[in-house]
This record gives sequence, structure tokens and C-alpha cells, in this order.
Amino acid sequence: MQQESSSLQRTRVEIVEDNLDSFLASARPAARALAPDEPLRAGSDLTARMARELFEDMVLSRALDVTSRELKKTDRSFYTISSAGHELNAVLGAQLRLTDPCFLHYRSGALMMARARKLPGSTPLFDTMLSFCAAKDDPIAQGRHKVWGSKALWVPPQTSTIASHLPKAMGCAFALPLARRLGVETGLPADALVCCSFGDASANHATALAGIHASRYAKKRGNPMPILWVCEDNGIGISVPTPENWIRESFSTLPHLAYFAAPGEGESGELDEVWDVVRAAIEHCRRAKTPTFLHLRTVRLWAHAGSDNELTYHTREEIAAVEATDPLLRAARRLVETGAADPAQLVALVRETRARVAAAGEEAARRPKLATRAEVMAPLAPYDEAALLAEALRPADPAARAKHFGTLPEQQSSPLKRTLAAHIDAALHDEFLRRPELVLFGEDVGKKGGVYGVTQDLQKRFGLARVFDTLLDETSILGIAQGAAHLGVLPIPEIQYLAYVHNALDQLRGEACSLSFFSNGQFTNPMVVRLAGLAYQRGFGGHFHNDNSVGALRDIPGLVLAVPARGDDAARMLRGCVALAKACGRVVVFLEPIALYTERERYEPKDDGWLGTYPPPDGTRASVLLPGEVGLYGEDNADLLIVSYANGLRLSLRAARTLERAHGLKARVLDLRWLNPLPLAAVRTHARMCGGRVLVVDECRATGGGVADALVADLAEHGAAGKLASLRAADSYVPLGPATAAVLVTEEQIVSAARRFATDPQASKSR
Ligand SMILES: Cc1ncc(C[n+]2csc(CCOP(=O)(O)OP(=O)(O)O)c2C)c(N)n1
Ligand SMILES: [Mg+2]
Repeated sequence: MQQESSSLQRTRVEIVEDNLDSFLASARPAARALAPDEPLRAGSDLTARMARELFEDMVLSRALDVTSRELKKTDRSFYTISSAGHELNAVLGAQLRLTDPCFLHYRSGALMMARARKLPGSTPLFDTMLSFCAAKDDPIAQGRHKVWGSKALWVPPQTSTIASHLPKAMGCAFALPLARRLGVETGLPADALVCCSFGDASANHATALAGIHASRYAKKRGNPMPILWVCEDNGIGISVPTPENWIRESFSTLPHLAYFAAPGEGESGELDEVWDVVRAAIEHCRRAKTPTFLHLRTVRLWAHAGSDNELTYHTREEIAAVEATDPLLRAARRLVETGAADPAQLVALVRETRARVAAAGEEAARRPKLATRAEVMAPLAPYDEAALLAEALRPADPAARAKHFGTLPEQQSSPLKRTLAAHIDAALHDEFLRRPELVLFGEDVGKKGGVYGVTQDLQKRFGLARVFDTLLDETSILGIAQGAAHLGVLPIPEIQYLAYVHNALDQLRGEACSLSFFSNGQFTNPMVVRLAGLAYQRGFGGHFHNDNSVGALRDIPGLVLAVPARGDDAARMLRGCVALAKACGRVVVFLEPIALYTERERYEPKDDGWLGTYPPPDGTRASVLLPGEVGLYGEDNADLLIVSYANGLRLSLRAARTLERAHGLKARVLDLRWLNPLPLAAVRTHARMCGGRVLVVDECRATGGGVADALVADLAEHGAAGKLASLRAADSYVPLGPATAAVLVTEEQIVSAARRFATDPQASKSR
């Protein structure tokens, strides 16, 4: 089957190449050659010179596809999804500016070739070959993935997840005017637009629809939204045909979305006609700053990828019929018949280009690949401690603080002792004061200040541009965050509940956190995602407001997960998180335990032991907490170490007091604070000090949803001397009402588990 497939592909590649060659060999020059600046047709903007350049870019893209497939036969290239049949997108590459950011479909080879032409000295041919060959010298991804991307060309790399780039492209368009308003230097002119291309099957994807919809919504709300959506419609997604006219019917009559079709109705689809429609679409989008949908008709040659045997879903006749409409063939015919080029000129161009690309392919295939784990992972989780500390410890301006707060939060007698929620609010005010590039947005964050009113006055104090409500769509919220971050805005997107981040998780997992990896650190989308979550809310509940699983966040490579339990910690950790995003470009999730937002009591009713005094951003090291820095309660050399976080920390502290008072057992309690990466070194150190006797109290799910697995395994593997045990929540959704307690970890369980240490001979042996 594989054999048949590859021989089929070779044959089809040859047939398509032969079609072009035979046409050019037999074509006759036009009666009159066009002057270089003459248009191909009266009224068209496409001149002979530009048409020849376009054709060259199209041929170059095609030759890259052919060479990659050739090299694949000897396992020297690793990617055979081609741009073949889509080369008309070169027209976009030629007409967009280098200052129009582009988020591109994977069949954008010709667009990239045409775009690179605008940047003297760029080497798109060789760069692409390096990428096909997964060579370390690949300038965008070092071979980590075959992507279209270039820092110099303002093309952030996209992942293979179809449609997942539309929300961030929308976010980038949204943030263009925002950045200007905030005074963030983007290097882009006031009339820049964002181009985002995708396939026709991808246009059905929820994520694509989210991005397009959000752009229309923004327009309806009066926001400028200069985004050019380009659907490269080849009529098929792998093997499933898109119904006739589906794209036009779906997108041509939507409010707040201008629609352009290339070729338009009644047009024959000639290069110059496509050129003129594309020009009109770009001009409209740029001038009106409005979402604009360009429906670009293409065909797909040579199946979905080299490994796809098209004969399983198309007949040979159907395949040949599509090949007859090859855009290269049509463009060549148009150039010749209009006199824009001479057939002999084009024959030479095709021959020379193929040879050039083949030679580049041989050279690229010889280049070294990433080899070690360290090399592969180098751009995954950048951490520059010096830069981070410089950013985190930059003292706030006292005058600005005095003006903003009146009485400073650390001095206000009411409330001098603050809740977790009030600390987060004050810390956000401080960060907003000293970072003009900071914005916060999400559902209900404006007047309401988030569902729990944590940031109730933020919008009032910092204005609608910096604190704003979004539409109700988590995918779009995270899309705005990524797009804005691409432009240098520092976003704090807010997701209402932990359970609802799962709704849009791929925007963090597949997209935001992978950007630095797939661009070798050249593109980053720093952000601090505020998330309210975890269980133990009294009187309010059900699973979706008490979600207690962090597994889906913990396994995202490069993601930092911060979980404060107390107010003063939260303020200091938030500073560390914002600095980490700013200085190192990291994606951070700041998970706020809802049940502790307004908690006052540590041990007894009205003891106010869970309140704290606000630590001001005074530039001291103590004003900031960084990943790896844990919290400690009680003396070293205790009978056991209890390791916990968030609600579990408070339960553990209460249990520790009972253990000491009622049972004469001393427990030291360690607050992890950071759940990804886990502060394993600190845990090991403090475990040792307590004779290796460790009880992990994990309020999240037992299997994979929490941290106990990882902590116990790490201690065991590092030769913990004493007994290890853990308490974990059940692998269950959290029910409504009092039944909640049945699945969560309780204080009583902690006391009993700790007491077992005292009676366990194995534990006492090692004391
Ligand atoms: C979210 C997601 N689901 C499935 C896939 C597998 N897949 C890759 S390409 C593709 C078809 C895309 O078709 P279309 O959008 O029309 O683009 P084309 O390849 O035709 O240019 C599919 C299903 C994927 N990459 N991402
Ligand atoms: Mg398609």
C-alpha cells in the first residue's frame, strides 16, 4: 500500500511537471511583448514585471515541494504536505506589507516566497529546505517542526493544529490599536493589518469560527479590527469534499464581515483577476479596519501529503481533471498570451529554479540536526534569573503610588489585615501602576471586577482600554492574550473558573506554550492567566465551580503554575509571575483558590489568622516570590513534614496544631506555592530535615490530576529515608452540597494519617 502510494505520488508529480513543461515547449510568444510596467489587461493593477515575479515565486514554491518529496524517498526530508495547487497565495505575499503580521496556513509556500522578495538579503528557498530537512540551521524552528515562520518577515510560526491560529490572529488585530493607545512600540504603522489564512475544511472548526466571530463582535462593539481572513478553498479536507459553495454561503453574508471572492463571479480565475480582487480586499481591510474575508479558490495537487494515497477517494480521472487546472499552468498561459513573458524565458526560469532548489535540498539535507535533549528543549522554558530579578525588584514609584492609592494599601487601617482577594486586588493595582503595557480582560471583569469582585475597582481606576470585558468565549480570551502579547502588550487574561479553561485549553497547551519552542525563542507570547478554582467553597458548588484537577495544566511543557494560599504570598507571587512573563516571555497560570478569597480564620472563628498585611513593592527581595520558593511553617527536625498547597495548606496547618496539642506530634508544613514546575529540590531538603517522613496533602485528584504522584515518586527515587504517604482527593467530579466532603481531603484525615507515622514501626525506625 505504502509502495503503491509513493509510486503514485511520483507519477502524479511527474505528470504535473510534464504538463507545465509541454505547455511551455509548445507555446508561442504573443504578437506583442508587454513593457515591464504595462498591465496584463486594461484596468488591472498587475504589471508584466510583477506577474513574472509572481510566477517565479510560484515556481519556486512548487520546486520546494517536489524536492522535499524527492528527499523524503531517502528519509532526508521529513515533510510532504505541499503548497502545490495553492500557489495563487503568492498574490497575497506580493501585496501585503512586511509590517502586516501574517498567521499562515501550511500551504503558504508561494506566499512566503513572494513576501521574502520584499526583504533584500532573505533566503527563503534555503530556509525552507532546512525546515523540510529538520536541520538545526533552520532559522525559525531549528528543525523542531516544519513551519512557515520568520521573525524578519513578521510571520510567527503556526502549529499543525488546524484553525488554532485564528483566535490569536484576531487578538493581534485587536491589539494593534490597543498597543498604540498604551504607548507600546510595535514597529508597525497605524494602518497595519493582520492576515490569517486557513483551509476550507478548517473553516468549520469551532476554533476558526470563534476567531472569525470574535472579530465581527469586536467590530459590532466599535473596535477597529483590521484582519484579513483568507480561506484557501481547495474544496477538500484530506479526503472529505467541502460541499459546493459552502464557504461562500457560510461567510459571504455575515454582518460585520466584508466578503471578497477571488476569482469573483463571472471571472475566469486568471492571475490578474485574482490580483485585483486581492488588492481590493486588502485595501478595504486596511482602510475600514474591518474584518474582511477573502475567499481564495485553489486546488490541491498530489493528495493531502506524500503519505496519502489519493486513489482511495478519487479516481484517476478526477485527479487528472484537477491537475489540468494547475495554477502554474494557468499563470504560465496567461503570461504568455498577454505578452508579459516569452515562453523561452519561462522555460529557462523553470529549469533554473528546479536546479537551484534541488541543489539547495542536497545541501540542506547534509546539515546537522538537533541531537541532545538539552538542545531540543533549550527554548522551551526560558529562565534568565538576572533579568527576572531586575524586572521583579524594580521598585515602584512612591509618588505614583501615593497619588493612586491616597493611603497606601500597606498603611490603610481599614483594612490593614487583608484577605487573599484584597491582596490580589492591591497587587494588581501596583502592577498596573508601574507597567503601562499591562492589560486585564475576560468575562465580567469590567464593572463587576470578575465573578468574585476581586478587581472591582480596577477598570474604574485604569480605564476601559486597560481593563475590559470580552465576549463570552474562553478561546477568544486566550486568543486576544496571545495576539496582544505578540505585539508587546502584557496581558492578564482572566478565566472565570478552572473548569472552563478546559474549554479552551489548546490555546495554552498547543499554542501559547509552544510558541517559544517552535520559534527558537524568537517569538513569545508572555501572559499571566488568572484562573479562579479549586474546591472547598462552602454553600456554593458543584463540580464546575469547585474543579480540583490541575493535571491538564501541569503537563503542558513550559507552563508555570502558581497557586497561592494566603494574601501576602499571592501579592508577592503575582509580582514574580508578571516579572517572569515580562523578562522571560513565559506563560504563567495564576490559580486562585476561590474558597480562600475571603477566608479570615486560621484556627478559630474570628482569629483573623488567614488575613495578612500587604507587602509593598519596595524593591526588596522579600517583596517577590519566584518559582521554586516554598513556604514553611513550624520548626525543622519535626516528626514529619506535611507538604501541601492552597486549601490543603490551611487544612494542614490546622491539623498540625491538633497533632501537637492533642497528640504531642510535631509537624512541619511546607507550602509548595508552585505546582509546575514543582519545587522538588526544596521538598527533598525539608523532607531530609524531618527524617524523610513526608505526608503529601493533595486536594486535587488522586490519579494524575494532582501533584502527589510526582512528589512521592521523586522522594522515593531520591532515597527518602523514612515513610512516605499521601492523602488525595478522589478521582471524582465534585458533587453539590455536603456530599462534597466525601470526595475531598479533610482535616481529620490529615490528623489520622499523621498519627499513623507515630505508630508505624517503619517510620519510627528511621527517626
Ligand atoms: C484540530 C485538528 N484536527 C485534525 C487535524 C488533522 N488534519 C490536518 S489537515 C486536515 C484537513 C484540513 O483541510 P483544509 O482546512 O481544507 O486544508 P487543506 O489541507 O485542504 O489545505 C486535517 C483534518 C488537525 N491538524 N488539527
Ligand atoms: Mg481544503
